[in-house]
Amino acid sequence: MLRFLTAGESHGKCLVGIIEGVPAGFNINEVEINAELKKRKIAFGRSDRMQIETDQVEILSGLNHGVSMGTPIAVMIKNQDDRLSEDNDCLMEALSSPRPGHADLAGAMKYHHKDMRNILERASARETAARVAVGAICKSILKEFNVTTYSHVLSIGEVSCPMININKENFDFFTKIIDESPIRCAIQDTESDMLDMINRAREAGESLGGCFEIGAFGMIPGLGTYSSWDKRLDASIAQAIISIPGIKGIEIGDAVINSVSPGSAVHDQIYYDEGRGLYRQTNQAGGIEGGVSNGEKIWARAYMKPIPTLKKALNSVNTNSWVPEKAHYERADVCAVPSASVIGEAMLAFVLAQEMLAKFGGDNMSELKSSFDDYLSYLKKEWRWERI
Ligand code: EPS
Repeated sequence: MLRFLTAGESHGKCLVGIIEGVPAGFNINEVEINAELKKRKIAFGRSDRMQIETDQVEILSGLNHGVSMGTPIAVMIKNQDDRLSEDNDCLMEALSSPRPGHADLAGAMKYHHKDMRNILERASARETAARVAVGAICKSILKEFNVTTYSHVLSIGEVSCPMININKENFDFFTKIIDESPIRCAIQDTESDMLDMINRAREAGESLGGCFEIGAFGMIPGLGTYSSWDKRLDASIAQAIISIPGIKGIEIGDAVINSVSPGSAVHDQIYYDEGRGLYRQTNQAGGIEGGVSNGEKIWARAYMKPIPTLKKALNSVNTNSWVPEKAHYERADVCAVPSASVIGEAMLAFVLAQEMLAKFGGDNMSELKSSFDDYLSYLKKEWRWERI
C-alpha cells in the first residue's frame, strides 16, 4: 500500500517526508517537486517567513538516476529559519497565553508542555511543505496514466469567484492563469477584490479563511469501494483534506446544494450513444457514487477557517499566572487559502495514486500499466465506456 509519513518542526532543521510503495520505473525529479513547492510558497497574505524560506527539496533515497527503484523515497526540505537546533542560540520566547482556535491549549494539556511553543512547532502548517513534495511524486505517478489534478481558490473571506467549470478543454487555459495568479484565482476581477480584502484584513489585525476547489481529470470507474466504510473513495479524500491544518469542511461535488434539492434535480442521469458509449451530461456527484469513482472528473470543495494567530488578539488566560491576558501574537499569515489549495491538490494526488496502485498493483511501472490497459479494454468491450 502506498503510504507516507512526515517529520519536522516549523523552526527545526528541516522537514522530511518518506513515501513507501512507489513501484519501480517511475521518473521522479527535484525540478517538478520544486515547482509544486513554489506554488505552495505563495507570498501574498503570508508572513515574512515566506521570503526567508527557499523550499528546495533534496531527494535522499529511493531513486537511481531519477528513476524509482521500488524502495522508500525520502525527501528533505531544509528550514532557513532554524531556531530549535542546539547550535542556534536564537531562543524563542516561551508561549503561555494560548490562541483560541489553535492547538496550543489542548496540545499542551495532552503532552504536559507548559511552554506551548512545543505544540506550535509541529502543529504549524509548515509541515505541509513535506506533504506537497510527496504529492508531487504522486502527481508523477498519475501522469503516467494521464490523470491530472488542479486546484482553484473560490473564495477569500466574503469575496467569492463566479462559478467556472474547469473541464478537459479549458484545463490548460485556466490552470495557467491560476498558477500565475498571486492568489490562485482564475477570475481577474475577483482576484483583485481578494487581494484588497487581504490587505484590509492585515491592516485591521484580522485573518481570513476561504474555500478552494480541487479536481482530477482522466479518471476511470472503480477506484475505492462501497464494500467497507473505510475504503470508500469519498471518505479517503475527506480524511486527507480535513487533515490539512485549518481545513474544517469538505464537500464532494455539489453536496451542499444537493442536500436541499429533490433527487430528480441532483443525480447525474445515464445516457448511451453508439459513438460515445455510456455517458453523463452532468457531474453533481463529484465523480463518486457509492464510494466508488464513476469515471467522471473528481471534484470537491474545501473550507478553511481564518488563521488563529491574530494581531487583534482574542481573550485568553496566562496559564502560568492564571491572569486574563490577550492571546499570544507573533509573526503570522493573514490568509493561507491559496497555499492550502496547493496542499489539497497534493493530498488528492496521494489518495488517487494510492487507489490506482491498490487496484492495479505491480512492483514495476510496466506491470501496473499493462493491468491498467487491460482494465480500459475490458470497460470498453463489456461496458461501452471510454475515457475521454
Ligand atoms: C505558521 C506560522 C507562520 C507560517 C507558517 C505556518 O510561520 P512563522 O511563525 O515562522 O512566521 O508562515 O507556514 C510556513 C512557514 C510554511 O512554510 O507554510 C503556523 O503557525 O501554522
